Amino acid sequence: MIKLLHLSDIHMGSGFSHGRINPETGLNTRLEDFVSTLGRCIDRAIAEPVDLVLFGGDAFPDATPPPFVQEAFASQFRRLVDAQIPTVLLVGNHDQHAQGTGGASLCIYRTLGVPGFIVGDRLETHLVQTCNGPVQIITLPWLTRSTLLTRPEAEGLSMGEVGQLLIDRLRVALEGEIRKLDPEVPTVLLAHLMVDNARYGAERFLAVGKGFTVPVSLLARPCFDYVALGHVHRHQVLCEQPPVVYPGSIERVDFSEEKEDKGFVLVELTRKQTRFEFCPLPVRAFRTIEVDLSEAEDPQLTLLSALKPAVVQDAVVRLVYQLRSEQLEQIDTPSLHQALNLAHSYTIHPELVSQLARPRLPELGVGRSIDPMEALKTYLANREDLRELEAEMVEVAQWLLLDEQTTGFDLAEAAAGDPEIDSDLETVEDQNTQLRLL
Ligand SMILES: [Mn+2]
Repeated sequence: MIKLLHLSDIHMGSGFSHGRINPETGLNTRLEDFVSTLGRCIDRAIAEPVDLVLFGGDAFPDATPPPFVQEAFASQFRRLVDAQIPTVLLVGNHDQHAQGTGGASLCIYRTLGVPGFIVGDRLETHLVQTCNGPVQIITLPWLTRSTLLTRPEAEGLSMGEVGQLLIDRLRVALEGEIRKLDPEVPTVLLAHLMVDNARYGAERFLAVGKGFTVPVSLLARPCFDYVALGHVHRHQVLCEQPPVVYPGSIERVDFSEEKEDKGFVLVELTRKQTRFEFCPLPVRAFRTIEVDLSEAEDPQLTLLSALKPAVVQDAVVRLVYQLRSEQLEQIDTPSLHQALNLAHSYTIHPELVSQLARPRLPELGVGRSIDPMEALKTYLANREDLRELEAEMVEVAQWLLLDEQTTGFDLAEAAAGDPEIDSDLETVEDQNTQLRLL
């Protein structure tokens, strides 16, 4: 039996806006959180001790992290070198650099010849000798379309056809590795990808065109004793036999992970009878506190009573409250700040509720579907102010609907085919902490 620790999606150096500067160290407190959480994973690997550590990719938010972040990451993994625990670092999408090949931020470990460290930046099989015998590890880093397909090959194909072609290419390439395997030796597939039956958040939309989704049947093969995945931040088990597992990220990267448990996976690897266990990590809480004050008699009191110390203490807090404009004066902002002072960090988002809350048009009814043209006409009939535009709007709407039916035009597909839009999506991803990609 070979014991291994599988962790993924460290994203060290992200989420600084949820932290503050620690005056004693000069470092962002969220970096300190990520370092101590990574430290707990490494502590466990050494305490067990495990025979092998597998990292599923996405070490940093991008391929060029600042030196102090690189160093914080390296100083934790360095402990595995000292403990003589072999380690495989897989290259995720965030580790890839637009220039050159492979993961610049991780390849340094190979360049330096760090003993026992393997960097998985291509599809390749590694035979690793551990204290409890050999293991075969197939590394499958994040693949983009351009890795598997040239532009002329994709020309004239629909997105669906391109997706199928990519899967076919990957299947052939993987088959080539599988044929080289020694069937007697325990085998792990370590891959950074999206699996089609995984539960995603916003990452699914944001990854449009950046990669492709792989059917679980391609991975859940009897030749593998464990499939160690990275990319999706929510921990999940996609298949039991063999285990196909996303450990998820080790720390909450943003509020979309508010309700997710964070942790790593301990695996007892054997041919055919692998066992594994998710080990939760005590990470910093993220809490959204949402209060509707629009009907409250005493909005200030209602708001303060929602900010209980037990909820706020040491958490990254996002306070959202709705109120009417005439209630604004009843809110004493300094006392809110005082109540939130216990939080690790916080933001306050007041939202004004319009007095003329849009009444639903009774003609449209509730819970029944309606033809878009019929809905538009009903809407226009209720809008005196748009009377002059009515005819034109109906005509344009008809054109739009016709266009959609005849060409099947779809924004997501259009974006998928356009590399510039890909990079725009990447920018959106970097800037918008609500919409996080793996
Ligand atoms: Mn990823």
